[in-house]
Amino acid sequence: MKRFLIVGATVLMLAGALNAVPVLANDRDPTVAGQSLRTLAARHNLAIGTAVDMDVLKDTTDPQYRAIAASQFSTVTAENVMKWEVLEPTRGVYNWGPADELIDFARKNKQKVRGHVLVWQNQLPAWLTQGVTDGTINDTQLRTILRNHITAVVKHFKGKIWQWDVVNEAVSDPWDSPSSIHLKGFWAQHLGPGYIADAFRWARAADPDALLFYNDYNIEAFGDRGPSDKTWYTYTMAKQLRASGVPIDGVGSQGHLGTQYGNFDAFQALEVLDAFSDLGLATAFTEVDVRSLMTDGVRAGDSNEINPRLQASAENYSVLLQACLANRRCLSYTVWGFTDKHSWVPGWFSDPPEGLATLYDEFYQPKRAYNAVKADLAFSGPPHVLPRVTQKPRR
Ligand code: 9MR
Repeated sequence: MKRFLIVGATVLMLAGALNAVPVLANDRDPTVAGQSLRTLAARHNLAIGTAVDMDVLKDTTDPQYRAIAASQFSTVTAENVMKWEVLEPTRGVYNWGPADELIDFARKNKQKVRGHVLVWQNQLPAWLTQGVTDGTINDTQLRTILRNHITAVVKHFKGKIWQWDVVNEAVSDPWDSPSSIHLKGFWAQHLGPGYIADAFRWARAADPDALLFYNDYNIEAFGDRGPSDKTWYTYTMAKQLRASGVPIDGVGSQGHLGTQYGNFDAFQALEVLDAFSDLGLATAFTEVDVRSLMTDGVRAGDSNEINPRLQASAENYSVLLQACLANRRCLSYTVWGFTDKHSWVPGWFSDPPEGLATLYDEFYQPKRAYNAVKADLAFSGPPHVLPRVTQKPRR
């Protein structure tokens, strides 16, 4: 009788223990393939994001866009509605509506928001560029206008933005003239190089709690660290900003890639993230997409042409995500749109045509890249992938 009771109790205890940890053939959760990207990313305390096109988000005839944006992602970026030309189309008249709607969407779906963008040479309102051209706005006035813009925008969204892209795409490319990398564009021309430090200081004064980022493209891997190496130039610039006490908290690497290029591997991408985080900075991939040439064969539906491109695209998404997972200060991995139905790529690269850049096809079917990202999130962990280190805003 006693033995019977002991055996019975042991069976019950075992059953209890096994209940807590479900008995699985491979000690894995068999539902993993059906979980969302955001659920899987949360294991690493990593945010997974997308740029959001507000016109599409509001389009009731296209409900899948909204559903996927809400269910798969834990952070969102305004693709266009936080840019200066949208926020202040007429001098002194702010149009907060579309951006506020995105903030509202994010709040409802428990998503963080990346603010994009405070200082950039593109998508500036005509009143500003024309005023500078016709001389009604001089450089001293321009500096005040920039300061007021940053202050007004950051204050409006105070407490609602996790990371701000404070300065975007300030650094030239090797194909620019001169080919040695330099600060390019409207703001550097008119205000000199000091505008970058100023912008971070003004943003910090307006919101002490947002993380402040420098953001750029083609900085995913180091080159020869010479005068034409944009990644090296950007790293050196970030180092100098840190050394001068500028309140910069992170560097965003956009991650606009193409399968027709040589590209790089996860170790090369990680080397750059580690270099930035060794400066005490957070990192993020902020605009990932991997486009392909739309050859005649691709457009005709020839699988011999399509398959290698879809596979190469998936591989490149994976390279960036693996690097991000391995760098504990890489806080977020954001894709620049998630469906080929609504991607900036075909509109921008038309001669020759490019496309196929996102995680889902035009019919919202997940592509190989989607499952590559999912597998990276699911099948990674210690010792080389550890949870994120929280970044504190620098004063
Ligand atoms: O995706 C954006 C597209 O809808 C706009 O027409 C374009 C205008 O410049 O900007 C695109 O987003 C860019 C982002 O703001 C900064 N990095 C490059 C992105 C792709 O061009």
